[in-house]
Amino acid sequence: MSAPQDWTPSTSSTPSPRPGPDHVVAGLKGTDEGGADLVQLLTPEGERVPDPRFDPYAADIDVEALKELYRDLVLVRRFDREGNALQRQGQLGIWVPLLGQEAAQIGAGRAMAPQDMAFPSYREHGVAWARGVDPTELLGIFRGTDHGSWDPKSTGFHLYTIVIGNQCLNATGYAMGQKFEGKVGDGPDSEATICFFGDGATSQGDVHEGFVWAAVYDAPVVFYCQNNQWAISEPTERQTRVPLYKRAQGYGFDGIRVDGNDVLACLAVTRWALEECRTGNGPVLIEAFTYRMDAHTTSDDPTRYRLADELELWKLKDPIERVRVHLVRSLGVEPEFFGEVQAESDALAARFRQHCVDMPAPAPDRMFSEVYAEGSPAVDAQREAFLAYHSSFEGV
Ligand SMILES: Cc1ncc(C[n+]2csc(CCOP(=O)(O)OP(=O)(O)O)c2C)c(N)n1
Ligand SMILES: [Mg+2]
Repeated sequence: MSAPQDWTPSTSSTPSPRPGPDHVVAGLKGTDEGGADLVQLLTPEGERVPDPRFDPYAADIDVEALKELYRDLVLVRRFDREGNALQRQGQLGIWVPLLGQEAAQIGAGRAMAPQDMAFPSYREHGVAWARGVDPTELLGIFRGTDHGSWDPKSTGFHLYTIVIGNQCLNATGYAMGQKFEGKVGDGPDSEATICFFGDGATSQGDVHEGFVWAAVYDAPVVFYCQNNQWAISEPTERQTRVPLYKRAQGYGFDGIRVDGNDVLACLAVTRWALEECRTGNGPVLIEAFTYRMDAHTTSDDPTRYRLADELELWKLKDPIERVRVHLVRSLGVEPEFFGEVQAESDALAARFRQHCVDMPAPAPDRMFSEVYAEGSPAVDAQREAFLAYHSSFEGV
């Protein structure tokens, strides 16, 4: 693939020529993977490639640390597959698969310091894992029994947001709070926020507003866009003329594109970006260039809008396989280790499944119970009406 021709609007007083069809096509191509700007530390073939700028941020990743990252990737993929199966068997109303995005999420999640705060969308099961949220805690949302049962404060992992892009406002506001409270600086306890959203979300006003506010308040927030190429059936090239990371320039902060299937690169780049934010050089936009290998959700059928070839190409860039190959070929890790991780993943899947099928149905008034801390007459009236309606089915 040839490198995309760049077209940058002129900033001088001389008007730049309007973009012609060639520029538009170049912009669309600019949403392709090509280009020297993609940060990659581990190739799809499992070769470690040097990167003077980002190597220091992965310098501590020795064999043992890489084995831990591999374990994360495998376990996260395993319970994600189990979630899909549980939906197919009628145990969950819906499941949102992360297949293919494990490295983008584990790299970012493991880059965070304990005091940092993450604002996810609805697909960030890997980040949840990295923040110590037990996977069974995700099940209630997809079984329809609760809206998320983990504690956002102690985990540093906010509840899921279904409204596309909305969490960018929450994350920016939270980061502004970190700034106002003097938590940005050189100290070991300085804090940053990271906000997860998709390529499609970048077309939402909330994301734009978040970028503007974060920029003018120097808010310590990393905007982490997982460009998985699709917003349900809408491909990225129909959302933007320029590569998404280049949009940061227009808001006045750094934008960087990383190989989202390379866990080392995602870890290093996110560590760098969080450090920038903690020390007052934020915000930063990261575009993790990856691929949604499964359907948008279990309610979607991607064969209706994309070709199987595309998936086959991305399978060659699998985020887990490249780490396995590197561990075996370059670091001499024995098969025993992979067997142990496999056994651990089977046990996790069994525990996940058992927890799901054992979940009690919530009491009918459950959905009214945590709307307001101190109750509300309107909600009370709704609860009474619903309970009366519900009891009318008794004995039917
Ligand atoms: C405000 C809003 N509009 C539309 C939707 C419906 N919707 C759900 S997911 C989605 C696509 C999001 O794509 P992207 O941001 O790329 O994230 P991905 O699902 O690929 O991770 C849309 C349009 C929504 N949830 N919220
Ligand atoms: Mg997407």
